[in-house]
Amino acid sequence: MGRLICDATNTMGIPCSATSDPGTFFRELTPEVTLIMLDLIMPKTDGIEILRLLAQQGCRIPIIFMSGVGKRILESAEQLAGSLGLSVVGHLSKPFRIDQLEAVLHRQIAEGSPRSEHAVLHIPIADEELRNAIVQEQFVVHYQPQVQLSNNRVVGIEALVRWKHPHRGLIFPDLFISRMETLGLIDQLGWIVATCGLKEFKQVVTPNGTPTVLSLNVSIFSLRDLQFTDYFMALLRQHDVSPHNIILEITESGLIKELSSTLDVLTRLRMKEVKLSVDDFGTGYAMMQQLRLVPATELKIDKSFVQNMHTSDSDRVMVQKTVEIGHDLGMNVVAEGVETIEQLEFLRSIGCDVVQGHLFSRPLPIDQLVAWIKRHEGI
Ligand code: G
Ligand code: G
Ligand code: MN
Repeated sequence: MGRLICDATNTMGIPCSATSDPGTFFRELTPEVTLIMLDLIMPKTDGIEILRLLAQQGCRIPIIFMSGVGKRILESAEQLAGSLGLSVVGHLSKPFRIDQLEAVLHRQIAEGSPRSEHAVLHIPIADEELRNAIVQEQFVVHYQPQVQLSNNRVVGIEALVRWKHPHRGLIFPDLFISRMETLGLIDQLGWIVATCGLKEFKQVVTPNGTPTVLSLNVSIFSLRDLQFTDYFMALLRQHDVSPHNIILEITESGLIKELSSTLDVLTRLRMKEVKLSVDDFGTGYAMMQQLRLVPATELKIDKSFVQNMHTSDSDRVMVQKTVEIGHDLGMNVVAEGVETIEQLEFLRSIGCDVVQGHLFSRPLPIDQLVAWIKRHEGI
């Protein structure tokens, strides 16, 4: 198969190399590569695993699937690739003829070079760049407001990190958080974001000094360190911020995987009165049993459910039940990714407490957020 493709591309004047070995594949994936043709079923690995690894590298190279698998599987694979941020531009069902292959390649060449804003990420991010980013603290923090549904007041802001890369521009966390976790850099990133967040948080003023809460996303890996609570409390003291004003967000999937190794740290944080939120709720499949054990004060419904509420009955039920479960367990329920008035009104009708999303504001740099809050609160 590989030979056949290489022969065809070579006659078109396009250099090509083929391999069924994942190691060789990633070694040969240089910045010059403009197209990946991926067989979903290979002897040493499967295409799905390759997709995950490509996504971890922030790959933006167009991908064409080749496979003999059925349409449903192909669609699932395309959906998975999309959700991983990869770009699948077509597929060839095996067996295919040379002229079909040529047609696909011609179309790809005709569509030309990638859009310029993506060009920089064509080159995979190297480990060294990530290490450098930490040493040189190449990060900025943006903040998204959270609004209480009962009175339309801003009750919190979520800190969301962005990497200000010296050459590639602003890079979003989906492209580097899991890499930072794998490389053991996530604790350091967490402290950089927390320090910046606590410093900038002081600029947020609300009328009558109503308390606003700062939500920080914390990797579950950082909570396996038994000293996390002490370090975190010391940082709060240093910045003169009360634990009552802090929520640590931990993803549901992380909590389920690591509950036994982090339960003591989670409990100690609660004893110090730091609030805890279960982030991306609904994507990690926690059982009631497990949820009962997590000493959280807040449930954050994942945006995928919120955004499909009006087209999918099951997603609407999921949102409604999450609000019920959260309240039954004594938690505050937050909906993220709210983009329309329709979504807002439905959430209000089922008693959701707090909303966050583009309907109010995108994540903003601190000075713009402060101005937004002033406008919103009429001060
Ligand atoms: O805006 P958005 O693309 O920023 O964020 C994407 C995801 O990245 C969020 O779901 C969030 O969980 C994660 N994230 C954002 N900032 C941080 C951070 O400071 N630390 C960790 N661990 N995750 C973050
Ligand atoms: O940590 P977490 O997954 O909860 O982070 C929230 C993520 O959701 C961030 O990536 C943020 O930029 C994104 N986000 C916030 N509001 C909206 C919205 O209204 N629509 C969409 N599509 N994304 C949003
Ligand atoms: Mn979050």
